[in-house]
Amino acid sequence: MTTAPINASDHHVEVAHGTPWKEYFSFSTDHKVIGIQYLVTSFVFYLIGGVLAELVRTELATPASDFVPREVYNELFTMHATIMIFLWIIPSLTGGFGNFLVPLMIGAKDMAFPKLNAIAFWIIPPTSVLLLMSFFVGPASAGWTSYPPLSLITNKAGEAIWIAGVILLGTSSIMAGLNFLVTILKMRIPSMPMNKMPLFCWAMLATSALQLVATPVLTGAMVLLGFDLIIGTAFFNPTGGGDPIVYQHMFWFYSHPAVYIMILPAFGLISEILPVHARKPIFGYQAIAYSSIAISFLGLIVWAHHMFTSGTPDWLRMFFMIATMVIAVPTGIKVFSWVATVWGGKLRLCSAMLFGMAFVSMFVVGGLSGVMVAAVPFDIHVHDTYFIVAHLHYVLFGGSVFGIYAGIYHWFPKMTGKMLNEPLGKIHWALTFVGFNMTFLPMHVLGLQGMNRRVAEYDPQFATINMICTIGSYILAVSTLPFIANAIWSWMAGEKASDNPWEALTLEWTTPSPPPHENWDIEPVLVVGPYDYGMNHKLPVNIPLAKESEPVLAAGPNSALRAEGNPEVSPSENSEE
Ligand code: HEM
Ligand SMILES: [Cu+2]
Repeated sequence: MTTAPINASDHHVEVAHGTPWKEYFSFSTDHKVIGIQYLVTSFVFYLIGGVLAELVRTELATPASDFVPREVYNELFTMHATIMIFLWIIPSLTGGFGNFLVPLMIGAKDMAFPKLNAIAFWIIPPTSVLLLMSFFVGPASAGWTSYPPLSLITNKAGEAIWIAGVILLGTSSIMAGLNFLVTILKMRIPSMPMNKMPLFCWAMLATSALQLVATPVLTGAMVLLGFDLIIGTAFFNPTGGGDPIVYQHMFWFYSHPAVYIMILPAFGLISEILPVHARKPIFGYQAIAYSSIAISFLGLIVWAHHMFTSGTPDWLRMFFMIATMVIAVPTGIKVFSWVATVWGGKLRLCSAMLFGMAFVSMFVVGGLSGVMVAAVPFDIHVHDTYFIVAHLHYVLFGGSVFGIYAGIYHWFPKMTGKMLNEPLGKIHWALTFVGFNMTFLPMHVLGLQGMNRRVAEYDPQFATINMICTIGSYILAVSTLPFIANAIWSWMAGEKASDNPWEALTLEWTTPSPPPHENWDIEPVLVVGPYDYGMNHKLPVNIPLAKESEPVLAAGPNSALRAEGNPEVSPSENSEE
């Protein structure tokens, strides 16, 4: 691209070939290439983690431990959780969507530190190979929480590799967080003050702060645990006088915020997707933006709600209970704002929107069971039961994974220049929705009835419900097939996407699909807030600044009450010239 983008048909000539595929296997410093590298790599790990989940569920299909030996069962759920958290959700949401979208949304050519960005990504592939290789020596089997003293006496080689892996992945995450923080604060175009920034960028700001503050504590815990394991110190090892509870404090000081590292970016994606497909301004822009910041602050002071049964004194349990429940306030503000955004809109029920709305409803289930387990007496009752497993999957799968899928359907045209196939997308959505609820909803009942988590064998009274969960999980596994077929086929031979197939207002849609290197030839100028749908202007309105034209600063992003007219621009109308 050397000329100014005058009209859309020019772009299509320019980008006909997109990014050469070899670029994706190289040490590229282009934020868009790195974003897609993250997304594809992490999705591969989703599949691997998914296979492990299916092995776990197959074992649990029947009460007796007959499919895999009990020790292997422990390894399977430990590695399942580790892979899902550290190699799928966190890298795809922060590294994948964060990298691809943040610079485009703020009008920057790239991230603040492009090389650091590439390094952060390239730490992941070798580390994940290392983690997978631990299957040859017996992988970690003490759960993804790796509590001592159990983690010090089982599968030592696998545990050592696990510790090294977590330290490396944490380092990558810290680098990424630093980069996003500086990028968002320093690289915005001059016409974009903080309060006109897309909400995804606010979410990434809050997430990055958490990555910077919390992750080093995990690293510290891992280093000390590694010393205990390898050279026999006794920081946490009670046989040498160490205190395992200190480990739990350090671990959860990271791992509770980690759930917000996994959910805040998904919140951000949803805040972008709902207004576009409801053709309405977002409701409560500032409330959504500031609640992200509030959640990340509160997220740092509630870690001990994971330790209600660890001998925590009553007065302290009280504090952590109340502080945890307070998080429901900013979270509720977001949920109500999303509902109000969709309310009365002209909904375009495309796959992205369906996943987006499923996200909101499923996350509410996880959020409500979250408030329940925040209550000390209830938590004592359901501690270490399947109620917890149900809760965490509603948040992580119903929340993060649905958010990721919504994001992929929404931004695939921008990333690849091709549209995804809608009928396949809807099949994918329906199967995922049914499979997910069939797998995890009954687990609440199992938990209330007292079925323990992390057991390969259980009382036959739980057999029926477990069989239902297992069948549900197979549906869930099958549900990924139409998606994989769709993504590969559409990327290679799908319908060509226009620059702005959804008639969206954020800046990334003002550049060609896929965007050229450095995103724009000339700096774009903000002429309209990111969510001013239905106002009297022609789409798209954020134009790149041509030399002669004057920058015009227009409406604010929260002009909800002016949402009238023009809500029904059909997505195909300007898609092919
Ligand atoms: C195909 C979908 C999935 C199925 C069938 C599944 C199933 C399971 C099962 C049966 C367990 C063992 C629970 C236990 O005995 O403690 C488990 C644990 C876990 N899963 Fe999943 N899972 C799925 C997807 C995910 C996803 C997408 C995540 C995202 C982060 C995730 C995160 C976890 C975590 C963190 C644990 C550890 C729970 C613990 O510490 O006990 N899972 N999963
Ligand atoms: Cu927590």
